[in-house]
Amino acid sequence: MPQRKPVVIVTRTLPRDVETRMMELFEARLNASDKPMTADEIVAAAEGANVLVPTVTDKIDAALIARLPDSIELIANFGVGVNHIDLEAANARKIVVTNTPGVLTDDTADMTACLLLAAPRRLTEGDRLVRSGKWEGWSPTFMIGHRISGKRLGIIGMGRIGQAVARRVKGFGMTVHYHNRRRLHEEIESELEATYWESLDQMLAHMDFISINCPHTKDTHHLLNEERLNLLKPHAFVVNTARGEIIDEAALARMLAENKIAGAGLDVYEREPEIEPALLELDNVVLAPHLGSATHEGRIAMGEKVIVNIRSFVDQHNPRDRVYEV
Ligand code: 8YV
Repeated sequence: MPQRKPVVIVTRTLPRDVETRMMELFEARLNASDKPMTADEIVAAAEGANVLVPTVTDKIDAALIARLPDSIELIANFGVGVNHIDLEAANARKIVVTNTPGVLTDDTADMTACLLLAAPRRLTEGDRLVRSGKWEGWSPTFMIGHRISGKRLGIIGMGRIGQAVARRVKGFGMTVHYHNRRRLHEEIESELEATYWESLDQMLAHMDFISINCPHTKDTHHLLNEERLNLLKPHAFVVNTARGEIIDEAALARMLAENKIAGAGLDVYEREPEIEPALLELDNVVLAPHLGSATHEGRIAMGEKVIVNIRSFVDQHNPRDRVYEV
């Protein structure tokens, strides 16, 4: 890393306070248009730069990493999920990768809670009806949904966000079940009153609600494929605030259309911003535009984490949020 201010390429427009601080500390090359950059544009901008700050909308794959100049020593991702970055390719070129864990846990868990409520209580369907001017008033049998209290929630992925979801839904009166690569420490499990299922398939077959809170990796790609979705009870709801690629979106749409699953709440999609067209036709799915961490507080905290990661790397410390593998 050079003695002068490091040159930092930021691929999207970040909150103003974050950009201001970056301009003070670094030779920051910002993207005022906020238009996602193509691979060619990233490679061209990276010429003579030291750090790349991408987001989930950038595909930092092996081909792009191979084209980065040797001056790039750090990819400081703005976001916790790093499935859009080829870690192996970065590692092979000795490029360090960091992310922003912790600061978006509560916001993402809140969004999960929003969807866990909105889908069974038909909130967005009701909103559409009111706006259409076709609402004819209250009736005892009108737009009946499902209660969440007393129901079983199965959380797939019990890391920071999964645990924050568990704490919230205890307040809603749900019982918490989970499947995770590793079983939680006994103390945390009992604090969360969470039941561990070693077998994902068995958990799926016994739940009323499923929340996906694991990272997208080779192992979790289409984890909820058609076969597994078929294990769900017909009254079950699925919520996903993690990554779209974890569910087979086309299979999910088919099963929702055939009422083989009661409903879904989605914040993430397989090919964002494209959405499986069949999903758009359905009333039993709530569709949010990847808003998990979209709070003023969250996005500023993410920016601050990026800055701290860059600073510690430049100061030749091992950045705290260094990602080795997912
Ligand atoms: C971020 C997210 O907004 O951090 C993540 O992994 O999914 C989002 O909440 C996005 O990734 C920013 O790059």
